[in-house]
Amino acid sequence: GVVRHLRQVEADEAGIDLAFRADVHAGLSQAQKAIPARWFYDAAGSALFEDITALPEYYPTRSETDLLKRHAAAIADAAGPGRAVVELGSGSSTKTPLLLEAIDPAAYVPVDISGDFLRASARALAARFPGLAIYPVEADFTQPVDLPREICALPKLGFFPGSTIGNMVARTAVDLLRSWRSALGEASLLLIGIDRIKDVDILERAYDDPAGVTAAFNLNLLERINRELDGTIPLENFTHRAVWNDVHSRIEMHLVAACDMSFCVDGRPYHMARGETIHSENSHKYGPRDANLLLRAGGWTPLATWDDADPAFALILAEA
Ligand code: AVI
Repeated sequence: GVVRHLRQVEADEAGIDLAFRADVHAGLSQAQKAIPARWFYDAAGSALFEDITALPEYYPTRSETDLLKRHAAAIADAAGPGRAVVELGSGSSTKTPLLLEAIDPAAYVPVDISGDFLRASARALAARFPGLAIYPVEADFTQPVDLPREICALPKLGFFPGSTIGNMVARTAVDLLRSWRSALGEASLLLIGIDRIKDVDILERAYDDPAGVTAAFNLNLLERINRELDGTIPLENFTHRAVWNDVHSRIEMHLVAACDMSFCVDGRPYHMARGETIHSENSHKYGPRDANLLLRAGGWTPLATWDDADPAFALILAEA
């Protein structure tokens, strides 16, 4: 059952608000306007992301789930029973039961910034795995996190699905891998989802679906600014763009100004010219050698890769 809920969110509502405000003003003042993708995930944005994962064009969730199902036994063989599974950015935890069923862990520690999502999914998992000790930790997994002392002595398996690592530039991804290497300790393993480089059409369709769900997800960032930061951004003047950047090996999402316009955020004026964009997300894709190099740079040694999904996606098991 759910044992104890640890809360390690430094910033209260007011603190989050300050950080959002600071990122938006700094981002809108740059020559290439840009706002960090983490601000997508308010309640509306998190719900829209769940909708994205169900789209036929958005293959990563489907491919990764297939891999977990198909290779559960091999993953269990490699990990062995009795580990504490620590999931980074557990969100709604839909893939977790597949892993927990396969490897028979001693404890499960979901780490997520969204307390509501965390509580609901911990309760659902407790009902499904009544004998399992669950220690939810409400924290930002990109910052150093103190793990519950009850799991100190257990060998750990970090679980970082969804190719969320792809939303960071390499330097940040390496820092994150290193800090989790030291938090999880010697003898730990990491099971990480990495999206592969593939046909540009498949990639761009996955991030610009015909139903417009990804466009709504992108535009919700502007709605959030209007809602929370007293913004006057005319949403109808923006369109969604998802484009493959081959030099950086990533899909970029932008919000494109359809005409010249002026608006205010917090009473501060901004101007955008037609065609100018706000860069709102990077989603890096990795070939097999790139992914292994990224992991090694982050202090992890790749042990096994399962990547026979179509469209291609990889689950990599690495050791500390
Ligand atoms: C959460 N993250 C891994 C998603 C991705 O594919 O980069 C976010 C997303 N953005 C648009 N669609 C999905």
